[in-house]
Amino acid sequence: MPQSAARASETRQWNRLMDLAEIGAIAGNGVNRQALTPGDRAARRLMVGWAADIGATVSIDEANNLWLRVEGSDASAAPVLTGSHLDSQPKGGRFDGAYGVVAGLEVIAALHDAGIVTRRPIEVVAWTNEEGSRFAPGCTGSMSWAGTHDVHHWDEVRDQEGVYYSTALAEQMKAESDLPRRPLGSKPYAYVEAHIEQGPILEAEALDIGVVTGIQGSRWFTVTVSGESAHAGTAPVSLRKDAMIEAMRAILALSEAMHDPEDVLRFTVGRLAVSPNASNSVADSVTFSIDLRHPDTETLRRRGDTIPDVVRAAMRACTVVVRESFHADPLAFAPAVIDQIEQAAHAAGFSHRRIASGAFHDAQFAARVCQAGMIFVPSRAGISHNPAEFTSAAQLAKGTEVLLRTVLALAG
Ligand code: HGY
Ligand code: MN
Ligand code: MN
Repeated sequence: MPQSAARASETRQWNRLMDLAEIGAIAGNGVNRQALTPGDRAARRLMVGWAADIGATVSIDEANNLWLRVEGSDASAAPVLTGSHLDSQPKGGRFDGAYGVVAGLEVIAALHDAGIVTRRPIEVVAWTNEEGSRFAPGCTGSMSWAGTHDVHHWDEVRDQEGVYYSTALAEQMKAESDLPRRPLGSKPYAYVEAHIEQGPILEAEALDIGVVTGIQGSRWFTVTVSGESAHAGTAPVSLRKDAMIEAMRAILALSEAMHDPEDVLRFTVGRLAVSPNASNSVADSVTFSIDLRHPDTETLRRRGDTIPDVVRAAMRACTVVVRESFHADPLAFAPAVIDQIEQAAHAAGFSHRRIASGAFHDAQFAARVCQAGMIFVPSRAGISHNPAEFTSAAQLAKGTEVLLRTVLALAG
């Protein structure tokens, strides 16, 4: 493990994170900076400016992923790639995603300051729409890049205002038409992403670093219950096709069907849209989301496959459509990268442990293209997807120091 002459700067990193946190800032120190919005574009512009300061070249691909690149001594060598995402949840925190992008930038800035040129080029990426909160599913930028789906696969997806993903994507590409384009898809030598844990383990065990072994599987579904709107005062209940009541029955039945005494299976209904959404009209349509997660491939398949039957059994007078919009199986990261990260944490003198990720990340799609791994830093009280999300400047700097050492080792 090379002793890095370069040093990540805790202050520069923290200040940049706080600059980003002002974009889309909401009460309680949170951010609402959803994918393909003016806030997303403003955050990306900050990155472009910081990249220019260290001579990194900037480009965007057809999926609107943002790439920063510094050349290596061997221009033909496959690059080492790091990064994360700049988009947030509607009531997100300042660190989910933004930390990994700024940490990647800090790595190339530290190398630039130390005058170090690695053999391999180094690239930092900000993936488009990791969260999937505005346009479901998440990871559409990294999936497009990895070739999991064609970039136009999600053209017809609409946000809650009815805006099409394809329209929002085209708008952002147009707004960034001054940035050079690069082809969609590449084959890095390795991918390493720094991210907050978004769980309580590292803090509870007073550890500095999480050496991430893999990511649990996720399945997303959209359920639309269709009935008939009617007058709340005159329509007899016995004659109603009440989409609200029957959607509630379905959600309760699912909650029971997805119960896991060991509390490993994660079932969440986070979104519910009602039409006509008037207090004195019976709902004619209710659409709700399902997010299902489990670390075992077979369990995730088996439990998820029961969803359509459970929903249909809950219907009385309404009809229902269940559509699966995302299915990422559990993933194990590359042992060589896991070892590299562990050695870097050890060499830096930081306490660490191996840990699995409950959250999904773009790394799970990068792992389909090259050897990949992740570095976690603690989250206060395990809180995330919440304005109260917090990790200290010192804790973030330790993660970035491990990222720097890992990238140096991989980049030669
Ligand atoms: O939902 C997730 O796991 C990620 O944080 N977007
Ligand atoms: Mn994230
Ligand atoms: Mn997230």
